[in-house]
Amino acid sequence: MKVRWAGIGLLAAVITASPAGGEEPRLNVYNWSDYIAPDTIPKFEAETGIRVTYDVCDGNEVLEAKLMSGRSGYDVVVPSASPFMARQIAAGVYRVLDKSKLPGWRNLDHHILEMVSAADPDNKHGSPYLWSDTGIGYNETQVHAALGEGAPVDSLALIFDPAVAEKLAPCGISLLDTPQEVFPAALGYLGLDPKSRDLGDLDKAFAVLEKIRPYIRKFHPSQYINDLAGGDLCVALGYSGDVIQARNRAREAGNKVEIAFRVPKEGAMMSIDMLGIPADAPHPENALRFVDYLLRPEVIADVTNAVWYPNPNLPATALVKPEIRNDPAVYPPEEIRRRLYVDLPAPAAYERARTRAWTRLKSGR
Ligand code: SPD
Repeated sequence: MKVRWAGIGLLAAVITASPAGGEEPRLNVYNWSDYIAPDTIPKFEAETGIRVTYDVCDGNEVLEAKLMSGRSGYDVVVPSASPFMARQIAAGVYRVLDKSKLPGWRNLDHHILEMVSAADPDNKHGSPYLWSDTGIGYNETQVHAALGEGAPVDSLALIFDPAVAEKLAPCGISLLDTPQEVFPAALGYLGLDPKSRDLGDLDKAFAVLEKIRPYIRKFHPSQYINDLAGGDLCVALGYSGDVIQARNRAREAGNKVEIAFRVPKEGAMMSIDMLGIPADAPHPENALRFVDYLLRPEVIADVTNAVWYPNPNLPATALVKPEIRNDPAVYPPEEIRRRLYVDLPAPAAYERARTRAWTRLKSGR
């Protein structure tokens, strides 16, 4: 999907602003859907005179395929730090960020920078943008109607226990469309290390998934936002901010659908999404201007205020609306953070086995 933003102030800005580095005033951005404020791009265009082509995708795998084949045409992309950006860096996909052009870098939380340095040593290639955890989104009324008041809403049993999944199937369960999220969650449900690279553990996770496969209505990276909000789905394994957006959409619609998000007691994957500039970006100077723009506290706070994903910009925190800053589903408190784990790059043989298992699972063969 392509979205072309044409801010009202753009024409005036084109006349008054000079493009950086003699580049044509263009910028091609590839981001996840529902992952920016409605006015972020128009305001950037109005201020800089740079015209932005903004495409959206919903998966690290899709982005990776574009990047690895070269000549993606993008100037700024948004991979998750680990394992995706880590292996893309190893493949030489990104430019080193010129920090002298990123004065806003000083705003970044050192704790987050340290975390992503495991994927991007010395923080050379990526600027952390927003982060999330992967948990359970559910429709309170429907789940309690199907399972009673004792429903295990804070447990991955809500999805991976076949007896539970069977009862929820009529109101609808959806899974993220990626083995990189679903297998670790199934391993966690089994009490195994979600980062296990043991092929025997992979088989055990597959056995769990195979049993619940008949009860899964959809594998999709983002459709669950509207489906949950509309009452068309009762449980989703999804990203924190997306589930909260579903909750908000339902409230705005006034349709009496109440959506909640839980970080499962068995643990949840934490992902930090990064801004990276591909090595063959056609407009790398404009890309740096955009990255620095997103490092401004007021700009990234507006993004968080729109999409309900936490950002790693320390001075921005005070500018985030209190109801978001204080929402434990958005900024999890310490006792919940202790349950979060970060995925790591896997050996190629394990990746191949997991991809094969995933294909088998989805096709039901
Ligand atoms: N709608 C935006 C979703 C972005 C979620 N981040 C991706 C994390 C992948 N592990």
